[in-house]
Amino acid sequence: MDCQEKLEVPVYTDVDRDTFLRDIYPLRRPAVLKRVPLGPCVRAWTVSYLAQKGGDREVKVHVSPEPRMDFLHKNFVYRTLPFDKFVQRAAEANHSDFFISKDESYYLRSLGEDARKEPADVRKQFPELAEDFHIPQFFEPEQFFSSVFRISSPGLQLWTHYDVMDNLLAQVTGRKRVVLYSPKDALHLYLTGDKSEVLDIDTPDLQLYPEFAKACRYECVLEPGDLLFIPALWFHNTLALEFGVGVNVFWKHLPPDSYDKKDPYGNKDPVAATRALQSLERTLGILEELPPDYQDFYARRMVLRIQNRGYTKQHSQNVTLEGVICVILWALLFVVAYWIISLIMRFVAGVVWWCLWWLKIAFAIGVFQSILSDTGAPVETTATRLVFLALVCVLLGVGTTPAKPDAHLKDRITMLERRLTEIEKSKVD
Ligand SMILES: O=C(O)CCC(=O)C(=O)O
Repeated sequence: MDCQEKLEVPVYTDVDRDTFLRDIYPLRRPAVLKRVPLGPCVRAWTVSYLAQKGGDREVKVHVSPEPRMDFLHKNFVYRTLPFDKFVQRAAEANHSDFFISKDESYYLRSLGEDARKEPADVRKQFPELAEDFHIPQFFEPEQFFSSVFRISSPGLQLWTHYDVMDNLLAQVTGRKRVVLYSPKDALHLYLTGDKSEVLDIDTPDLQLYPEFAKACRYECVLEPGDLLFIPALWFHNTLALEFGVGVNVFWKHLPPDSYDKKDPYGNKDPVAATRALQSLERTLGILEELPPDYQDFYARRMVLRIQNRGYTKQHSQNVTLEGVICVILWALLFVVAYWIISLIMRFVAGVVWWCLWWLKIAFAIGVFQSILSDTGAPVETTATRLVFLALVCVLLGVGTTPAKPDAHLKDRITMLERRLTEIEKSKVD
């Protein structure tokens, strides 16, 4: 089934640690958090302030001639610039100093001291700026993994990818559109490792990527000062609507041993997942020993096995508190509607019953009058007519009281109750 609709990411305001941990975090769904105090950075981080306070330490940045970075065809290069120069270039539309073209786009994903070994931490690499940014305390300090600067030129779009850790993306300045896809849509995203091959997510080539139409698109626009909670494994694609500075904080929500120790970026699959993927590769190698039609057949059997054993059962996912409340409300509505409709029906049936009763009386009186007013008729004929009328009246039940339509029903219920009492008595005896 195609997922045509664009789904809004839910927005929460004035969220504190307790609310986050109780109401938002357990849902394992993205959420925009507004008015969480991030510190003076939201007002202070202008281009000149960033340049002056960030200084001239060297940073490695992505430089691309097009604003949509393409990891497949590598339409970008890595270049090194002093931080202050980089910020100035990223904020301007046209450059007098450039690497590829006057209107090239810039993107910084800050790195650790030793980029291959150490995760980024803005407190270590940019201590003067980090003072202005307060990391929301939504996890235990020992769970902290990294804090990363994300600074982009206007229009810069970062490809769809997932990370293996929970993530709070703080959009400190500038507006940013973020599109997200659930991990359950992984089959529709044409993955190469942790990235989706579908780069143009707004007008995708559905001839080339027909499955992409089935992926449900969640979307939000982050304003300066907003936080976005991106649960681990949720795919995300960012588009800077303006020059902007973000800081994202990753933390380990699985037991520490689950993560790859040599992963400074927080995007290497957990150790058990890597082992499982490696053994799948070995299994696929073994399958190749079979003739093609057998390979195909056993590959399908293996898919079935994986689906049955590995997928989370759908029904247990779907039972949410909101769902239960919704079902109860519908059930109450149904009971009330049933009660109102049956009252109306009873009233209508009563009116019809009374009308019929009066009709029968009027009919009998009318016929009786016309028999008596026929003075020319012989006495025997009049007598026969009256007897006939009497018979018809008996058959129509004229003369009995206008019993209510449900009186009969009441009699039956009383009779049933009496029978039940008798049965119970006989059981006791
Ligand atoms: O904000 C961005 O540009 C990218 C953010 C991102 O990829 C992340 O927080 O993991």
